[in-house]
Amino acid sequence: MLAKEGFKLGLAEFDPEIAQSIKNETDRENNTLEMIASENFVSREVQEAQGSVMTNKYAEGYPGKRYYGGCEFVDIAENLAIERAKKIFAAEHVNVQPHSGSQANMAVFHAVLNPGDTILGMDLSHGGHLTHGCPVNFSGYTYNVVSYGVNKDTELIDYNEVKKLAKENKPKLIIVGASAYPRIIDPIKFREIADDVGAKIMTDIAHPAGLVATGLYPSPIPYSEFVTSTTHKTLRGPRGGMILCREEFAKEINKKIFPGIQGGPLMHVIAAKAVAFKEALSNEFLSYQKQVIVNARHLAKFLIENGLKIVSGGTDTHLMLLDLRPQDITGKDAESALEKAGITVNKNTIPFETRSPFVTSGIRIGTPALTTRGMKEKEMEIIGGFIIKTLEKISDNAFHSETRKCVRELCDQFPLHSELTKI
Ligand code: DSN
Repeated sequence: MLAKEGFKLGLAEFDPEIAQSIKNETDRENNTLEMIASENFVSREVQEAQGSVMTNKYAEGYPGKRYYGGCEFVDIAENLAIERAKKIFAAEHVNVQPHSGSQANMAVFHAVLNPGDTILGMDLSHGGHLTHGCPVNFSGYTYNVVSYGVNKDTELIDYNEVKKLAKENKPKLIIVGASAYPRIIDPIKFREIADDVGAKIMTDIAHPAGLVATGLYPSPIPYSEFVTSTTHKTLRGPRGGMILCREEFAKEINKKIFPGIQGGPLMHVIAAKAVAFKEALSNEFLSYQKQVIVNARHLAKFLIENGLKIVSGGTDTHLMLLDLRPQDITGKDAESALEKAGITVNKNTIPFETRSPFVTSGIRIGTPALTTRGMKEKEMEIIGGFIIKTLEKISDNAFHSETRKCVRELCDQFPLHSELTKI
């Protein structure tokens, strides 16, 4: 009955506390600069699909083979999502049901590995991801993890070290991909290493998926047995995951997602994934992704010219990592000061980190969300100036309040939720 009352009254009247928290989040998104590299703003159409009645439907199984009746329309949505993703990435098989990137990775692990098997993945503090073998994650405590990292001088992946580790440890699965590595990862070099030791490859493109979709980043599809991704970062879809793989693994991957680790798929999210994939096939999406990279490079150059140290000396992608050791500022303090100034980033470990993950010596920043707002090189310089001054006056709260007003003025020129249209 309550839910029915809720429908009648509308959210603001039925649950004013939640309505207010949503309004506040809308205002926060509108009035601050979102520079978390893994975040983005979806289109109204994606949001509309995600907020649709498909949230009501149970559809355990796959299109045409469900364990519930009444799935004819959700089947259409899932089939469209699959077909579009196949087209975008030239993939033989796609599973769009993973609720998240972590679950996509877990399903691949379950398809390939037994507990105790050896995996080789990138160290979290060098840019890897929790699910690539971090000790506190299932990937770390279920499997025997060997980690590779970046070279201390170049701060680039050391392919010779990866090769050496692979030869010494004979991993069953090599995990390629990262969440805080700003450079292109060479899929061919990893394939050669894997072939040398008879390993399979899972490439996690959660971060560069939008760049891969538009050909601006080398596709790992021809060189990996499995490719996993989230759909909400550069790809600018709803929060969720997916797995792309060769046809020979299709059955096993589907089985590991359902019934292996998930029950009913989130059909409203899958419908929204389909909409996002339709957007990703457009020319506007290509222009958007190009601008994401142009903005990131421009910002990195500006920050370097103004005395900041960027890990590996720049970026090829949508993100960069600031090493704040020369300024003797922790990532925690930088994140906090920037937040006061209206700029949202996350503290991040840097390669060969000596501080705890709660403190860190760096921050990670990205351009996907700002680019969705329509910001370009000119704005990157303005924002770069805000970042530099905020870090210079790290403890000056009055200064941060003044910066916040300037941030607000800039945001007003790029209104978000009122203006955000299809692309
Ligand atoms: N994917 C992460 C990030 O890059 O923020 C968190 O899992």
